[in-house]
Amino acid sequence: MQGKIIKLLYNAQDYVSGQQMSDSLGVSRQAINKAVKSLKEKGFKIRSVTRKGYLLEKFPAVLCEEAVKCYLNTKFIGRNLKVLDTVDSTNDYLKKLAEDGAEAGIVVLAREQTAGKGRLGREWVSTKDNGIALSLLLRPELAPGEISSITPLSGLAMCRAINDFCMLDSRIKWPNDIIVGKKKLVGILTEMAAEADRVKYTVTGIGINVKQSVFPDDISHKATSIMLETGRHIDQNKFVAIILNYLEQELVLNHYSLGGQAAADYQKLCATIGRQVTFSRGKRNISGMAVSVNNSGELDVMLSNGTIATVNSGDVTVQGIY
Ligand code: BT5
Repeated sequence: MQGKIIKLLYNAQDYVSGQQMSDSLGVSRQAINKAVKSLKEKGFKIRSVTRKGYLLEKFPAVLCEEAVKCYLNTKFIGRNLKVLDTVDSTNDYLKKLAEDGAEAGIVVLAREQTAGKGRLGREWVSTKDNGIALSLLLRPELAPGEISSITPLSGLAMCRAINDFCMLDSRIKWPNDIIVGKKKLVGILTEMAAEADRVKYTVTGIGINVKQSVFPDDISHKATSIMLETGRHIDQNKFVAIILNYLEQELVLNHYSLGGQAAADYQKLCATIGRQVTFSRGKRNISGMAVSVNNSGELDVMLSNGTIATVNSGDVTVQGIY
């Protein structure tokens, strides 16, 4: 009901009387009063004036379910959405929900993670209200070998959301970082549970630096935030809704596959292509020129002898970035 009240007030852009609200929502005036009180506690600024009713003046500055939903245009991603104050890792939390049968499209957000994860057991730093930690559950009808496009398509969606909403020129550092200039703004981690020939679910976790003005010493040379890049505060709830809109567009409309226009757009936004890269094969480090990303999301690297090596995982060092 709180979500419906916010939507009503948001769409009206004017005072709405308690009677009008109780009529259109089919609940008592007392129930409306109570819900408005809870919404105020969540950070919505709602003015109440006798004989005029309620006016929505401001959305909360922090992540809030009702606020995100107010801006959301998706069909299924984020329709079921949960905002946690604090959690160890949104990916781990969502994987538990997935094991209990949660439906595809559910999104978990957290204002703070105490054990945010990167790839290969690395840490993702996310302090309270400074960033957005978001995890999305999908149940694509794919074989385990076919999910490799989910991270690149999510990266494409993130770039579009950031460039549109924050007016930045963000790029993708293959395979899972979004960078601005030479610094990392976003990290993506896709995890999967599968049987031999069928994916049970995937959880894609996205960590976005929003408000940080300083980072811990060990990452300060390579991390940046929207605040540092633009000098502005953004409406985090609106931003999340835009991200979810783009995620649905890129993942669902492209059938979880990096082909056609999505592949072409990815190449254009990929900062790794055209640069000298180094990757590991067994115990050897190999260098070459990154030339393209193929339809499975793998990086094609031209070696000095003219042959192409296909790199599908592990770490790639890109000259000139970090
Ligand atoms: C990633 O791993 O970049 C994936 C990060 C995914 C985080 C999201 S948050 C929501 C969801 N829940 C989780 O628990 N995780 C996901 P990787 O490519 O391995 O990069 C990790 C490295 O990035 C670290 O070793 C640091 O060097 C650096 N790093 C850590 N925190 C950072 C931050 N806030 N900003 C920029 N760089 C950071």
